[in-house]
Amino acid sequence: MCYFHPMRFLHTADWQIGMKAAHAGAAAQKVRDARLETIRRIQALARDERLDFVLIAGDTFEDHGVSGALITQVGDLLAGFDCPVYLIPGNHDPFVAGGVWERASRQWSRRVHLLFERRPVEIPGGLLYPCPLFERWSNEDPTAWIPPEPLDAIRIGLAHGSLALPILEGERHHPIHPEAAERARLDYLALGDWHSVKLLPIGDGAVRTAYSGTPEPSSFSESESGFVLLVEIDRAGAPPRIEQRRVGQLHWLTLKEELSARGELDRLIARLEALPEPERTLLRLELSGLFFAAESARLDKLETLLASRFLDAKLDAGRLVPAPDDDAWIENLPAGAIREAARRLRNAAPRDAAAARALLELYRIAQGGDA
Ligand SMILES: [Mn+2]
Repeated sequence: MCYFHPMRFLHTADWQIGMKAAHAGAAAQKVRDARLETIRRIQALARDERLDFVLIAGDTFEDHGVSGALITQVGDLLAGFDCPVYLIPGNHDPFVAGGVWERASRQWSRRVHLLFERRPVEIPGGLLYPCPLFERWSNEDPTAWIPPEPLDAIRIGLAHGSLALPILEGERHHPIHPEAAERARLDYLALGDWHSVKLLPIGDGAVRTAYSGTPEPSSFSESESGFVLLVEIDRAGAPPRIEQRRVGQLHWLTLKEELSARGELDRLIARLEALPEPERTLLRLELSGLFFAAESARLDKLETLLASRFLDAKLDAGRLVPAPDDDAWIENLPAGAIREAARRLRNAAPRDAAAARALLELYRIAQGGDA
């Protein structure tokens, strides 16, 4: 018996397993663990949604230096998917002699389809045109080989590289023509490399080219990471329906706050206390504006909050300047060199960040804090 059902699949990329995450400081191990846990979430999603297959558009691994244990772990996770998984090497993990894919293909289950050749592959409901990469950098469009054949079957492209648009995100390598999907008459071109989701509509409004982004956020600079795309296509030529699903666990949050009045520090603390999932949040907090000496204890409270509640938090208060009308404490310093130094720092502080920081330190020491 044969009855119609649309093609449904999951598009993901840039798992970057083996990423050191040194920029996450003390949270680096948790950042690395989260990337593996996210694979389990993708596996569960594929099962719950009864998807026909899963596409991984390159950079499964961070580099060729990943440990054998990690390669085995990822292979086991992929073998546990209950639909076929199709995967191409990207620019971080290109298919090269002696590289990570030689090691993986020796031990991984045959159920994981490692696509190392640029030739069409039959997939459930259609044809897949894989565009594996063979080197880290190239000026060649990896999709150029795909023949523009007539649309009698649903045709899906799978590639990794930078879409050659005038406005670029990040560095350009393996440039992909912005109209590659239309030129090759693909129903959908699944791309990897950019870490944020990007859907690229064409003239008729249909989206046939998309970046899924990385499923687990990996830095403060990503605007829309932590997702996979679920794609549904009724028949050859029909516009794909694309759904963006969050699977990521960690939040990388940068807050820039300018303080200008008393009480604002308290309101900021209240806002931070109300943030959802602080234990999954890496926070970078940059304070600027006016610091009121009388609120010194508030700053201590903020530092305690950051250190105790968040997965990782960094406070940059270097641009806070002591409020000019709040310097009674200076006149209470012992007469002599110290008071004189404090007066000079206060006068210089509005224009000189180093003087402002020195004045804050002096204030804390004068209050008996350990700065
Ligand atoms: Mn890449």
